[in-house]
Amino acid sequence: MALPPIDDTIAAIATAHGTAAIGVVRVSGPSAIAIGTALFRPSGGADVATLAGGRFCVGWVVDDEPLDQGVLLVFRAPASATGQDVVEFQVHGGPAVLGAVLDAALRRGARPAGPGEFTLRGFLAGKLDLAQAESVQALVQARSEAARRHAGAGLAGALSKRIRSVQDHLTSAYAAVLAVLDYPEEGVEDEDLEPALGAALDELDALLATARAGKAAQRGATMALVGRPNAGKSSLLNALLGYERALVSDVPGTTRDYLEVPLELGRASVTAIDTAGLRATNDAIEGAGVALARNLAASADVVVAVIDGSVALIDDDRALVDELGGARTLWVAAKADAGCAWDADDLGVERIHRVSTIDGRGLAELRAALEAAVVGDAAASEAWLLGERHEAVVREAREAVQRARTAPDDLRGLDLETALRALAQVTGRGDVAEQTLSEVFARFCVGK
Ligand SMILES: Nc1nc2c(ncn2[C@@H]2O[C@H](COP(=O)(O)OP(=O)(O)O)[C@@H](O)[C@H]2O)c(=O)[nH]1
Ligand SMILES: [Mg+2]
Repeated sequence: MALPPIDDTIAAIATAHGTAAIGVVRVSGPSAIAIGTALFRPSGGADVATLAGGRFCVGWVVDDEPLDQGVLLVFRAPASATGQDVVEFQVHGGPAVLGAVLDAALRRGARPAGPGEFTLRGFLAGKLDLAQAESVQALVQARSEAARRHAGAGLAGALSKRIRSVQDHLTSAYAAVLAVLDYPEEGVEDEDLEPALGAALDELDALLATARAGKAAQRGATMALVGRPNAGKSSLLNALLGYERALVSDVPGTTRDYLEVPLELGRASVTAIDTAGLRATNDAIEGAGVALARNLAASADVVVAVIDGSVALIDDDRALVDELGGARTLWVAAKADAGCAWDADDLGVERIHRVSTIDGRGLAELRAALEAAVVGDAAASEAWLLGERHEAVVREAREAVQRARTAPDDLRGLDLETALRALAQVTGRGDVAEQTLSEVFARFCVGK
C-alpha cells in the first residue's frame, strides 16, 4: 500500500455525519488559499487572499449561489497542522450544507482526502511524531475518561519522551560497543554497558506493563462490590460515582439483582457491579441474587468486600475472608463515622480501607487503591503504549536488549541496532516502512 501524494490539495468534512450546530470542511495544500478566496465572501471588506495566517473572517460561502453563512479560518504554511496552507470552513452542521461546501471545494481542484491524510501530512512535515499521531486518533476514539487521559498524555509527547530516554541509553551503550571495534584489545567491560542496558530494560518493562493494563481497559475491567446486606455497598458505589445510582436502604436485602455502571478511577475505567448482599436466605429471589453475587465476585477483576466497620465482626464476616481473600480483593470497613469496632488483624487481612460515605473519609485513598489494583504497575507511568503495534515493537526491542547483555562483543552492536530500529517504529522517526505508515493512518477518520 503506497502512501497518497502530499503535494496536491485535499478536502474533507472533518465533523461527524448527521446534524449539528456547526460543521467543518478542511482544505489543505497549495490551492487551499485560492479555494478559500474563490468560495468565501467576507463581510466588512476583508480579503481572504491577503489575510494573515492564524486569522479568520466572517461572511458567506458562495458557489454559483450563496450556500451558507459562516466563518473561514486561514492558516499559512508552515504554521498549520499539516505544515501547508490550510483553510477551514465553519458552517452550519447539516449534511446538505457540508456536502455542498465540500463539492464546491472539489470542483475547484481539491481531491477528497482519505483517512488520516491531514495528520499524515503533519507527521511528514515534522509537526508531530508517529506516537503522537496515533494518540490523536486514540483521543478521537476515547470513550472513557481513562482512555482520554492516556491518549492526551501521548499527544503531549509522554510516550515519545520515554522512547527517547530508552534510545539514549541504548545509543550510549552502542557507542561503547563501537569504540571497542577501533580498539579491540580493550574489550567491552560489562560495567560500561550494564547500567545503560539495565536502565533500558527497566523502562521497556514499565512500558510493556502499560500495554497489559491498556488491554484490560479495552476489554473492560470489572469491579464487584460484595458483602453482607446493609454493609454499605450501594452507598459506597454512589459515593465513588459521585451521584445516586444505586438504591440505598436500611432494609437489608434491598438489592436483589445486580446493577452495572461505568466508573472512572483516574487512569482506569471499570464496570462497577453492585450485588445483592451475601447472606443465607429463604427468599427464593434474594437467594438467586446471592448466588449471582458469588459468581460475579468470582469472575471480577477486582473485588471490593464491604463490611460494616462500626459494629463487631461476626462469623459471616470471617467466612467472607475465607471465600474472597486474595490479591484481587480490597477490604473496606464501612461507616467509619459511626465508629471503628475492629481492625485488619481482627478480620485476618493485611490491610483495610476505612471509609465513610457520610463524611467522605477514606474515599480518595480507596479510589487510588482501586486504580492501582486495576492498572497495576502502569499506574505510575504517564506514558502508555497504545495498541498492538506499539507492544510488538517494544517487545522486539526488549528481546534484542536482553540478547545484547550476554552476546559476545562483536554481536552486541547488531542487537543494539535491532533494538534501536524497533523503537524508531514507535515514534516513526527513522526508517519506517511506508506499509507501516499506510496501516497506521488507514485507521484514522477522514478529515483528521
Ligand atoms: N453512618 C453511616 N451509615 C451508612 C454509611 N454508608 C451506608 N450507611 C447506611 O447503611 C445502610 C445500608 O446502606 P446500603 O448502602 O444500602 O447497604 P448495602 O445493603 O450494603 O447496599 C443505610 O441505612 C445507609 O444509610 C456510612 O458511611 N456511615
Ligand atoms: Mg445495596
